[in-house]
Order: sequence, then structure tokens, then C-alpha cells
Amino acid sequence: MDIARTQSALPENPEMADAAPEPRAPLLIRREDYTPFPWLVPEIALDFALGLEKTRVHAALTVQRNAAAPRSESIRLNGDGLTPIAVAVDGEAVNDWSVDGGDLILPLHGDSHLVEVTTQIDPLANSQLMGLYASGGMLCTQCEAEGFRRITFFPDRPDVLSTYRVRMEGPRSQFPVLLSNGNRVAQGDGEEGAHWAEWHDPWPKPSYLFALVAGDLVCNRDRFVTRSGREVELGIWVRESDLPRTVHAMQSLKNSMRWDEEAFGREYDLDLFNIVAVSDFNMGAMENKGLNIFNTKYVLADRGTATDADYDAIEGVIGHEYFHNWSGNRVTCRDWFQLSLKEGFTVLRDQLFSAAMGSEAIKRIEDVRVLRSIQFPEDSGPLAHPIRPDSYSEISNFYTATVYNKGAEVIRMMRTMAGTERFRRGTDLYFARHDGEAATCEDFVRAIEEGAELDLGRFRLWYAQAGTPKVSVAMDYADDAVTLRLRQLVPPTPGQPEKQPMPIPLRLALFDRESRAHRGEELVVLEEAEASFRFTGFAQRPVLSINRGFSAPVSIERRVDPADLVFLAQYDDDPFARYEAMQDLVVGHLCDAIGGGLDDAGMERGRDAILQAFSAVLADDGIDDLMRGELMILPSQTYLAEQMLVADPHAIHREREGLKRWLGAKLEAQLAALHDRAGEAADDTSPAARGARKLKTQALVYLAAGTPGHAAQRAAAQYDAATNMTDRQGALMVLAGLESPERSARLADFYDRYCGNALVIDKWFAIQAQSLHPDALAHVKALAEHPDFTLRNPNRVRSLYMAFAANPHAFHTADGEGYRMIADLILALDPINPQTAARFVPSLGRWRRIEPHRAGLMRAELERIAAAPGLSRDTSEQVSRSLA
Ligand code: B3K
Ligand code: ZN
Repeated sequence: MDIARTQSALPENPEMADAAPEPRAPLLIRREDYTPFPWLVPEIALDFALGLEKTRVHAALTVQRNAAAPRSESIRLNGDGLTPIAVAVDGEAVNDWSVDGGDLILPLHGDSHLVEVTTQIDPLANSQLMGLYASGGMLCTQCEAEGFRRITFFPDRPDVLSTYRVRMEGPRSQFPVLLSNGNRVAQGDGEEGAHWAEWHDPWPKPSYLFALVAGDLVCNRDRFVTRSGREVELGIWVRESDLPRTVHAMQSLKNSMRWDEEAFGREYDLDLFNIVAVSDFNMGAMENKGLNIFNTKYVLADRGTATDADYDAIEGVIGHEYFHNWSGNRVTCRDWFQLSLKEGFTVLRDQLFSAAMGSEAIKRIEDVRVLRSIQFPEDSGPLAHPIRPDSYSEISNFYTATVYNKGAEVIRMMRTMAGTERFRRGTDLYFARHDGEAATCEDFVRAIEEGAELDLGRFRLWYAQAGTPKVSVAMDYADDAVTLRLRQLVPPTPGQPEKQPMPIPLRLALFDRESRAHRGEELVVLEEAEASFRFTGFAQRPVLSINRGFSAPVSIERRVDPADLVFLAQYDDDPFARYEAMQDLVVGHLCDAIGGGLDDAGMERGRDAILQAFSAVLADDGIDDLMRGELMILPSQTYLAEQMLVADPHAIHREREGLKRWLGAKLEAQLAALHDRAGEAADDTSPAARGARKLKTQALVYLAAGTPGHAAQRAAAQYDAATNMTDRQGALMVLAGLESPERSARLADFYDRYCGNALVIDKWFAIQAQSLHPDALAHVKALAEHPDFTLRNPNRVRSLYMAFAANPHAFHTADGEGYRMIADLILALDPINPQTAARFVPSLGRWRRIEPHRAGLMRAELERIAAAPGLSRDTSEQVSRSLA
């Protein structure tokens, strides 16, 4: 079904022209325009006659006037690409309805009514993967944010909560399993091989949490007993051949359920919790009440096909979606501007969960790395927005690292200032006070403020202001006393030229150089634009460790003696601060080198300091291999570019690779010994074995830079001997960047070995697209023609093109070919899947921060996209904001 054409083919009904007193949604939707919906819809009954190409939907809505809203003589039911087949009010067919911008407008004059609408949809033709769509022969749904309106007419907004009763019927052979939210209350046989099931969800929910799945699936079943003794049946539904790969997901689910009881006092509230894995999915997963729908990528794992990082990601996403049951479902959002209410909070919850399941230190470092490489650039570019945006044209564009990850950081700061126990009192109050409601970010802040007894007055600015604050630090030492002078600047961002200072909590410690110890950590809060803090009793000038644990999502600007960074990299007892010192050391040196400001002596001094810190890390018995591997990771090119007003991607790549090459050559013996030592480790999932695997690949990365010939043989040996995907993928990643005979043989072997396993073939595409190989761009071009490549599967698209767009040396070739490829992709994908197409715009959108020649080429591609006819709202919003 061509949705746009169906829409415009609707018969005009001239009589209805003046029956629409409610305004339709404007092109730009503003937070300040919020008004409650004039009607409540306490109940909805849905009846689906299922078919892949033709599904008929009958919806019966019980509607009542909302006393809290202005009276209206009509109801606007949102629709997107739908044609009403039949409309009835209180059992009588009516035809005095009209359609406006896809929505159905129906006159209603009484206080309560039963509104019935029948629609028909074509799931197989739904390539946007929003609403009801087909994936691999099954039917599934995705309704957040505005997908429900592609299934039936409904007030598709998160503040309209209803209890759902869902009946579905379809051919048993095609759809042996029929699932929806809540509990199954009845089932039976229909005519001619059909069967049906009826589901009821007792918890009122907004339409974005509705879900339906029908398909040929098998179930990994387990049970969980909640702390109050409720027995919950757990099910993970997958294709039969995938069943053995659901063990880790099930364990992660049970761990999440227990952890949420212990850490946040949250218990599960239904007798059933189902997860379904689907291969075609726009994002990671979706928290539909009692029926989570997941991208297979975040469910399926076994040691032979999933890396340690994949295992962690599955645990994190399973946790994230499960935690939404309270932070999102029991307490939902009043409107989409409040998205961070559920997403920021749930990301924080999943981060704390993963930290509790594994290493807190490593988890924190990884989370900050993600924030800096994705959110910081967003915050300093044309798409910058506050965690609670003020306006949008297409809400799908606001599922961003800012709303999610910076949102989590903002709540983490509240937790840091309150302390864990008081923060918990705040969240308890929030859940108790708003259970069953559609709440706002302000409601959340107020609950934390009252429950945790914390003044968050000016802290609220973190919700309203975009941009990463810069905090400059100057330290004076005189007469036994240290004075820290802190000054903050929140940079201007689009639409927000002027900013106010925000409270910034900074954890710090002052180290004595001789004893290498400090006398306790301090928490200072920089409330104003500037402040000084004095600490006395230091016999000599101490070494400052600041923003420990990354207590605030800011960038710290200070001039530090590299010797102090080497000291902190070796002796700081805060693992994040130790990592940070390593990063600062490298960033400082590389920025000087890239800027051309280093003579030979300066270059040597900088590299020697890094070598000293690196050698210490390699040799330090006091840290485990997971941390060692972490400390060896160089700052990303994106993060380096972020330090510069205008970046030259070529120069960044050259200097960063140059340093890697130099370190690899200098440390060849130590790295080879480490690689050998790690190769002896057990092949299990213990932290020690995981650390050894991480180290092996890190060692190879440097060796490949320093001594490529030997390294290729070493990597090939690691590949051949691998008994798990972590080792195999790590080795192949390194090989893919080298020009060596081992490269092509192992790439071919990998494809043959895993052919037919979509998730592993995704890795095969991604490894080549993100490789350091000088011909990576040509490889990507060729891979786009590979028979396994398709624009219809978002995982496959991302594995080739996201990996490519995040590979600076390939993406930023001076002739603009990389930009052209991404623009061509956006144009080709937009009519198929606008949500995924729009996700590629930010890679071109950073043109203002790139050197002028490339900037011109990037901008030209954006203009080419902007000029294309029939662009989706998703892509067109992102492109026009990027050009503004
Ligand atoms: N809430 C969903 C995201 C939906 C995105 C819609 N474009 C997954 C999550 O954050 O848990
Ligand atoms: Zn979420």
C-alpha cells in the first residue's frame, strides 16, 4: 500500500468542511502549546483479522469528556495513511466524519460515547517499520512514538491512558503464536484453519505501549518469583533455530528483575513477561507493557557468534526495557517533550544495573566514552537541543544521545549531590506520587527535591539549556593553601544565544606527591559563573584530580603539567580519573601536534611522557586486564575533533595513527609478551578471561600499527585459534586494516563460516566499513552491491553505512566521495524508511566544524538532499536544521 497515495485518494466530503474545531498539529510542535485532550478513553477493544498483506482492524473506544480540558464538540483521532472503512457512534453507523491531515474528526456532543472505527492496513508494504509490519513472515508492531496511528484512528499521545482488550484471529499455520500486552484471557479455533486469542492488559497505558505479535515462534520459558511472592512466567520468543541463543538474555532478564527490586524497590506487576526478537527493527528494543519487542541483536548470543561486548549490550538493553516497566510505563510522559523523563532516568538505571553486574569502573568509562563521542558533538553542532526540547517537527528525531545519555547524566548529578540513600527516597516519592500518571520532567525534579531534601532550584536549568558547559580550572598554591578558581561557560547553541550558569557538582581530590595519597574526596558545587574554593594544610603543591567519576557532563579546561598527568595516570585511586589522565595526556599532545605547534624536541617530549604512562599501564600489577585494556584505548578522532574549533580530519588521522605506530614500535616486545600472556588465559566468561581477550585485541591494534607484517601473522593466528567471537572478531578487525594476504583469506573464511547468520554477517560488513584500510571507501562501495546487502533491513544498513560514516579516514576523503555516498544513501533510504534515513544526516551536519574545503563539500551534499522532492518530515527537519 502506498500510504501517501491512499491518503490523498480519500473522497472529499464537502459537508464536513466546518466540523473540525480542533486545530491540526502545526508543522512545528511547541512544548508551551500543550493542552490536555478534551476526551478520556478509559477503554479500547481492538479486533484484528490478521493477514500479511491485508489486516483488518476494528477499534471500539469508550470515550468520556475530560473535565480537566476545555469542552469540544468533536473528537480528533490521529491517523497516518489510514482510510476509515466504517465509523459508528453508540452502535449507529455515521457518516458525518471528516479527515484532516490524516486524522479522523468526528462530531460528538454527549458526555460519553462508544466510538467504533474499522480500518484496513497492509503490513507487508510497511517498510517504515512503524505501526503493524511484517518481518520474516511474522507480524509485529512498533508504536512509539506515533506508530499506533498507522494501525487505527486514536488520540495517539502519551497522556491518553486506556485499558486494552485485544482479540486477534488468523491462519494457525502462518501465525501459530498470537501475543499482545497483559494476560491471555481466552483462545480458540476459528473457521478454515484459523485460530484466535484474546488478551487483556489491566494496566492503563498510552497507545505507544501497545504491541501485537503473530508468527511462527518458539519460546524459552522460565519463571521468576518477585519479592512479594508473585510468580511471573517469563518467555523469550524467537525463530526455532535461534532458541539455543536465548540463554544469556533470559539470565539478564531475571537479574534485571531482582536488581530493580533491590536497588529501586520496583516489583513486576503482571503474571507474564514476554520478549519477542525480530530481525527488522528501527532501533534496539521497545518496552511495550508485558510484551517487549527486541531487535534480534539485543537478544541472541552464544560464545561462538557474540562478543563479550555483545553480551554486555544485551544485558544492558534487556535491563533498560525491563526498567521502563516503572520508569516509562507505570509512570509515563505527559507529552513527547518529556521524553527524557523516562529515557534519561531509564538509561541511568540501566547503567547502574550493568555496573552492579560487572565492573563499575569500566562501565563508567564506557558510558563517558559514548557520551563524548556522540552526545558532545551533538551538543556543539546544529542539532543541539536541551534534554527537554522546546519544539520539534518530527519527534523521532529527538530520540537522541542528548535526551538519553545526557538525560542520564543530569539525573546522575542529582544522585551525586543527594547521595544514594536520599536519592532513593526521592525516586520512591516520584513513583508513589505519579504511579498511573503521565508526568513531566518538572514532576520528577520536584519529587527528588522533596524526597531527597535537595534544593534543585537552579539545577532545573540543565533541562532547559543545551550545550556542554566548559569549566576552566586554575589552581594557586601559597602558604600551605590551595585555591581553586573555577569558572563556567555554557556555550551558545541554536536558538539559545545566551545562557545562565548552572550548578555543576565536581568531585575532586588533592594528591600528595610523595605519599601518592589524598586525604579524602571533596564534592564542590560550582553554582555561579565563577567561584573559588580554598583547601589548607598542604606542605607542598598537591596534584589535582577533578571531575572524578565524571561527576558532571562538562568539559574541563585547564593547563596541566604532563608530569602531573603521568602521576595521575599511575596513582589516581579513582579509575575514571586515571583513565582521564591518560586521555588528557594524549589529547594534549595530539592537539599540539595537529596544530603544527610542535618542533622535534616538543614532539619527543610529548611522546616520551605518553610512553612512560603507557609502559606503567602495561606493567602495573595493581590493575586487572579489563582496566589495562581500557587505559590503552586512545581518544577517538571524533573526540579529538571536538577539541578544535575547526578540525582537519586528515591531520587528526595522521597524527593519531602516527602516535599509535610509534608506540607500537617502541613497545613491540612488551605488547607481544602481553599478547602471548593473554593467549594463555582460560576461555570462559570470568572477568579475568574477558580482560585477557580485551588485552589481546588492544595489543594487536598497536602491533599492527608498529610492525604490520608480524602483526598480520599474529592476528591471523589469533583468528585461526579462536574459540569465541571476541577473539575472532578482534583479530579480523585488525587484519581488515592491513594490506596483507592474511586479510582476504580470513575475510572470506569469516563470510563462509557464518553465512546465513544475519547478525554475524552484519559484523562482516561493519568490520570492512570501519577498517583502517586505505581502500575502505572502495570496499564499502563494492559491499553495497553484495547480494546480502539490502536497504530494507536497518541492521544491515547500519552495519555498512553507520560504520562507514564513523570511520573518519574513509568518510572524509578530500574528494568528497564519502559525503556523496552518505547523501545518496539518505536519498535512497528516505522513501523506504525515513526514520533510519534521518539518522545519517548528523554525519554531514557537522560541516561548520570541519576545515573549509571539506565543509563546502558536506554542505553541498546537504543542499542536494534538501532540494530533493518529496522528502520525509524526518529527513527534511534534520537537513534544514543542519543548514540553518
Ligand atoms: N522507547 C524505545 C524507543 C522508541 C524509539 C521510537 N523512534 C526504546 C527505548 O528507549 O527503550
Ligand atoms: Zn528507553
